[in-house]
Amino acid sequence: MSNIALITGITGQDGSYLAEFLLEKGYQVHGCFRRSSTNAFERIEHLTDKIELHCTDLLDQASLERLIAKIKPTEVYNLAAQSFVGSSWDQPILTGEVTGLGVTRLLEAIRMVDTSIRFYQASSSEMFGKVHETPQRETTPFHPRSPYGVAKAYGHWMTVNYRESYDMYACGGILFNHESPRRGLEFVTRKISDAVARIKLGLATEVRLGNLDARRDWGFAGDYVEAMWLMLQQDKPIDYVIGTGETYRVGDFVQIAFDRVGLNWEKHVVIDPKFYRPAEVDLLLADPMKAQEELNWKPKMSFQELVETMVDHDLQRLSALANTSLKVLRKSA
Ligand code: NAP
Ligand code: F7E
Repeated sequence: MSNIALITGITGQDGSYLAEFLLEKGYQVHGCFRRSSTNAFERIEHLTDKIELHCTDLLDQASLERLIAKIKPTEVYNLAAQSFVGSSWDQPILTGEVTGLGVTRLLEAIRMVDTSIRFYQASSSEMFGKVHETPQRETTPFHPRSPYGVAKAYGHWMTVNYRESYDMYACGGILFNHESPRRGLEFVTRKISDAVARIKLGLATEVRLGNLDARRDWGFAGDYVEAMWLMLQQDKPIDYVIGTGETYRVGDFVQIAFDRVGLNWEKHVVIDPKFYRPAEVDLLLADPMKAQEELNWKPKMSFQELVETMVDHDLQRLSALANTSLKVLRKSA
């Protein structure tokens, strides 16, 4: 029997890398998109003839149940979420509905159709929040610091609960921050790489940022989707922490990004209180030993490589855009 995967959030950063990864493995890949999608299909444009897309929403229970009954997936990856921590204070109820209750809707849909379907939940290091120990591991207690973190903790525990209540193969990957050239522009890493490229090309002079002292364990998204898949290929469903085991300041990311294009960051970065959060997560650092030992998973891309890859990508993308606009302007002159 061929493997059939359903990916919610396929239009997002991780969804696009996971779809590529599963296609390579020979899976039949289905993905969910929202009719009101913000990014449309720009991250999966190159895959649309290889995957099947279905219009559904984590807010709509019936649409999920119908879809699962129709395509009969062997694995479901729940990557859909209101995933931006900053917005979760502006929209705490929507965040709870999508990022929290959305998990239960999907688990219920699976339970109604076929409890042998394997389920991956995109849990998050944001659940550790005001950390109780460093580094953070699978046994570290949760203390979320945002409506997003609280919603993820709820979704994580519902996943554990369905595993324990109904004997379902359901597990949560507690993933630390992972980035790429496909990262949304609102997240700090991509905001920086995009701004650095704009400044280098003379399209902007400054970038406004918040807390440069926050520390994160940043990896490359392309490496992390392999860990999601590995978690669903084991004998037993187990939750794992996935990260690099290294932590850096937002300021370190800034420094490497500006260095890459030969500019002095201090001349271009403006600290703006608007980007400070009501409650901050000061320090995240993963202990990924369990995943390394039991899944044989290791991140491949270093922090320096990640920053440079993102800056190079934005430089190339914006140069191409600027050249196209210049050509159009010259033609119409
Ligand atoms: P992302 O790029 O923001 O993608 C989020 C996806 O969720 C998008 O496809 C979005 O669709 C979809 N979505 C939003 N609301 C929805 C709804 N009501 N119904 C159905 N789909 C909806 O996020 P990502 O970085 O790929 O992250 C993937 C998952 O991992 C998320 O659950 C995130 O919270 C979690 N996570 C991420 C990280 C990280 O560092 N990246 C770390 C830990 C956990 P549209 O295109 O329509 O907006
Ligand atoms: O912020 C600081 C900010 O928005 C990182 C999501 O994928 O990872 C992500 O959540 C840090 C924070 O990501 C700006 O205060 C400073 O300390 O890039 P971020 P996040 O909040 O860590 C986790 C694991 C997830 O699960 C989430 O889905 O950077 N910061 N200045 C800023 N952040 C932003 N966005 N913008 C700034 O100007």
